[in-house]
Amino acid sequence: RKQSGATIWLTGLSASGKSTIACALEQLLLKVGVAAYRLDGDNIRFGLNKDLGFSEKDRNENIRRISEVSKLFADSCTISITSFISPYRVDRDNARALHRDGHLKFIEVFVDVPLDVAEQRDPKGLYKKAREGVIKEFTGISAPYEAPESPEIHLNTDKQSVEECAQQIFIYLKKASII
Ligand code: GGZ
Repeated sequence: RKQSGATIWLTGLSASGKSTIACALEQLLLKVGVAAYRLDGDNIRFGLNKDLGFSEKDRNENIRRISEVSKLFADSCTISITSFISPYRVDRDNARALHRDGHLKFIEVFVDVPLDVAEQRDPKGLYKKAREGVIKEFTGISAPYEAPESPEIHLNTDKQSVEECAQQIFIYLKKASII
């Protein structure tokens, strides 16, 4: 099966649903025989980037390295799905530029959710800890999140189900002849 690679770049707050959507999308792709691979905190922040924390500088470096790695996967004709908060517009724009330089497709997906909804979900109790000041520089509470201005895809996870979100990306990839 001939396939071109691409990076699907999910960005959004903690508890917005990035990782869950990435998993669902990966399943949809694998089911139809498209090579897909997910990059997320579990395989990056505990490995390649275990020397990095959550200061602005460390997040910049986190995203820079992930951009380079994702580009390599895309270059190997894989659909690379990244799920990181990636709160700074400049970092996401750099990731996009890097892909453009390599003539590789880059699809930015805004996994949008109102902060109060993410905070109510709080699956790991991190928002609570951030409010209490136990966790410093927490995105949305004590560190910024710069929403994308013109993402290729805009999802609203307070209104759409995980399956709907994954399907929306899948259909985009089909229409753009990426898969
Ligand atoms: C934001 C934090 C923080 C701080 C730990 N701010 O919901 P999670 O737990 O599983 O996902 C979050 C993850 C964010 O890592 P990223 O690599 O995606 O961030 S960035 O793109 O900004 O570099 C959260 C947890 O790590 N976490 N401390 N201070 N999220």
